Amino acid sequence: MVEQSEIEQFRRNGVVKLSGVFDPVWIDLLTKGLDRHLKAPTERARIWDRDDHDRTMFWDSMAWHNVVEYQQFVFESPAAELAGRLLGSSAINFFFDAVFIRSAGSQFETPWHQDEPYWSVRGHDTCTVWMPLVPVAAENALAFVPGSHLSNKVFDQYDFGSLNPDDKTDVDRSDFSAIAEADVPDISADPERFGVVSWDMEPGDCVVFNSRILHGGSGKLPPERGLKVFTSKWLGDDVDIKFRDEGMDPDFSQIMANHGLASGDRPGTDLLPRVWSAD
Ligand SMILES: O=C(O)CCC(=O)C(=O)O
Repeated sequence: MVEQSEIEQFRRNGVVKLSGVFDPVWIDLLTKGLDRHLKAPTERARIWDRDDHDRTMFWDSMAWHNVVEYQQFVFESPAAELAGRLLGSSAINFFFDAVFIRSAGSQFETPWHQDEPYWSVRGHDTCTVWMPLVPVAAENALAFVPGSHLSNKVFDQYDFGSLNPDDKTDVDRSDFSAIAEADVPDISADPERFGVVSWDMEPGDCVVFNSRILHGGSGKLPPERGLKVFTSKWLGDDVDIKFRDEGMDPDFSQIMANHGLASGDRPGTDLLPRVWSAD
């Protein structure tokens, strides 16, 4: 399923591109699921960017409870095993899905950021499977600073709650600087200095990245190109629940507490189901 060299690359760099690992059947299923999802987004959904030409960037998360196609992907696709093999974990729990949908020509660039320090879980054994459902060129795809997942530094998080042109209420907004140890450097100004990587990708390809890696920069689409991305987030051996006083993004603490999960618990219940184990 994954070569030893790809596992080593993932551990060293914090990111690896895997080509053709998802059959067209999974891409068709997720595309169908996305159509269903966009007709009935969750209460977390919102537009992150809307420009003068009404080009948009739409985001939503944890929609899988209402989208049967996403459920099938979570439980039956190769994603959980990919995560398990790359993380070297004995078992894998599903965390959540998130979609990033740019209309044709959207110039919105995802701000550089890390994920795990702002999640309602803590651990190094976490990853995202980032899958474009349409072709994307390297200059428009999500980009990464290789090795940054190993620095142990928490960078000052961009406040994604400020991405809210429609002024939707109740979006996650937090003062993350309370825990930040460093400002995010201006990576886009000098990508070569940071060794930034990204790849041309076709539907069926994915990048898997450790959730502590610095990533961002995707977007700036040519006028005729949109971008539909489905991501799934996975939790391995060293992860436990952590409700952070400084806030979380996305903030699932309430829904997790409703399922009986508390800080220090291992992921579990039907909210964060165990999907794969090495045995
Ligand atoms: O696709 C994007 O533009 C952003 C993806 C991302 O930041 C993530 O999956 O954590």
